[in-house]
Amino acid sequence: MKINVLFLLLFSLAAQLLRAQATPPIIPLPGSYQEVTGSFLLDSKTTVYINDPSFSDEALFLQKILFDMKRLPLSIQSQPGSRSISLLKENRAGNNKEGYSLKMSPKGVTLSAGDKEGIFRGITSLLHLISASEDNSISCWNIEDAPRYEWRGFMLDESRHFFGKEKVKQLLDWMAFYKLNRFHWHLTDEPGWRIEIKKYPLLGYIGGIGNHSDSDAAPQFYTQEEIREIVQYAAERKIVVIPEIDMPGHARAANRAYPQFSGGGSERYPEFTFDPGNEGTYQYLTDILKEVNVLFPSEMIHLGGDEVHFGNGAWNHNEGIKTLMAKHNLKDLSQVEKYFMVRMADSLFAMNNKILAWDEMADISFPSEKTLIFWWRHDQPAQLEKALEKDYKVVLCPRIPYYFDFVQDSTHAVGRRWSGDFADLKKAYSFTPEKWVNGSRLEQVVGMQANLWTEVIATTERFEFMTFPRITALSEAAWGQNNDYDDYLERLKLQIPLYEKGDLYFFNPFNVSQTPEPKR
Ligand code: TNX
Repeated sequence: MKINVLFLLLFSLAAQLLRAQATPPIIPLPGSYQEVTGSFLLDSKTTVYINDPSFSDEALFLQKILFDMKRLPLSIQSQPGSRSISLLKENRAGNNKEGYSLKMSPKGVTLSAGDKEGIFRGITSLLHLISASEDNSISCWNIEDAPRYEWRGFMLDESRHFFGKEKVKQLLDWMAFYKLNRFHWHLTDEPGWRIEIKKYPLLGYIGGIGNHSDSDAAPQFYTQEEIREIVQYAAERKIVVIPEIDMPGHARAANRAYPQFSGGGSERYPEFTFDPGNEGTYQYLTDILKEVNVLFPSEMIHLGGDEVHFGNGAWNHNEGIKTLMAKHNLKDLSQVEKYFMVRMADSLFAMNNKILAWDEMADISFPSEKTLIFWWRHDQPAQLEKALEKDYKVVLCPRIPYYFDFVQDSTHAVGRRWSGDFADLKKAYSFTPEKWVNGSRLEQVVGMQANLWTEVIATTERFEFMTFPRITALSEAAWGQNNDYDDYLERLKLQIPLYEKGDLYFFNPFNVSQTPEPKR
């Protein structure tokens, strides 16, 4: 008996040790992996070899980042050297462009993929291994990897508070490090309009005035040139940028600049909507979307469509809307809203763009192959169901656990809660679509996304505090290997020194007193 207990104890200890050794220090955890004895030495003799010129951008990226990290100026060669990092183009089974395989030994590193996306994702795995080692000898692993979900997104609201180009680039760097690949940019809302539109310059100069904390703050918006720079920066990291131009609600900033297209609002939400009863509104917004489309090669634009009822009361007294309702036999304001969205969606389709929208828009019938619905109201699973029944593809970003403006710890004071509930690390890690979507519909789930709404995020400290480390939990869940929270925490510990080095004001779940919650 005693021997049995001892045996069990030893066995479980051994199992723990084995497990501790058996996962590579990489977030998100790769699909399959195997530790290889020995280590690969990174030094000034290491070269980067590519067998196909189409991988030269990725080789340059690796070269630049290794120089930044290690001050090693590796050369790129078209012949393999004695200790090369080889980036090889190779046909792979399946059509997952982001899949790759990494094979390491003390003699060399071989990263192969069929596409640039896969090579890039593999490079980030290698960077995790490199940053986990104190010196330049890198532990060796063989890895086969591909994401479960093609949409691994992060949304940033820059209307409520504007953070600017450098902050966005830093976010894109971290997103790339964690293999996130969609940057959803919420550029317009009530406090500020943040994107230059050449045909309507007042959108920036007047619509850009103010933010959620200070309605008189000097105008802040991105010029088209800055937008192009960021889109390019993201593309180098294999991240697609999707702009959101919210309509017909959340339009106050635009309405300050061009009041002739305002549909009014409510007492609590003044000038909240665009005016669907004014024919000119459709042309105005279509012209805006045309400029937006030229800036973003994503072939999709998010049109918002959320919370219109907050401020469409004035539509009841609008002569243009009354005429519209009579002409098109629209019975109530929700039909007016639908009419408006269908016309705006048509403008997008004419530009060969898809329409992306919040889950309120699942009430409307669009062509399903051109529509992507973002399910955010975690208390309304029926709305997700409705979207699925209409055959729409969906992105899951339920408030809990993926609204990163929600607090992440019971002790936190600033930030949202939902009847006391909030979005801690464990919930963000453990999220699985299976909980909400039944089997036959699962393939309509393109992925997951976290949304950083910024009403109560006014400083970069809070921005960082709310984002890190929850962004890693999102990454694990969306990559699809999120079934061992304890193991994830072990790997997360290795990220803490990187945040310290990167000067981030992160929330440290292992030492909560390290960074007290910022006040704003
Ligand atoms: C709901 S999500 C909103 C946002 C707010 C957010 C705050 C959505 C489509 N609308 O306008 O910023 O809640 O958590």
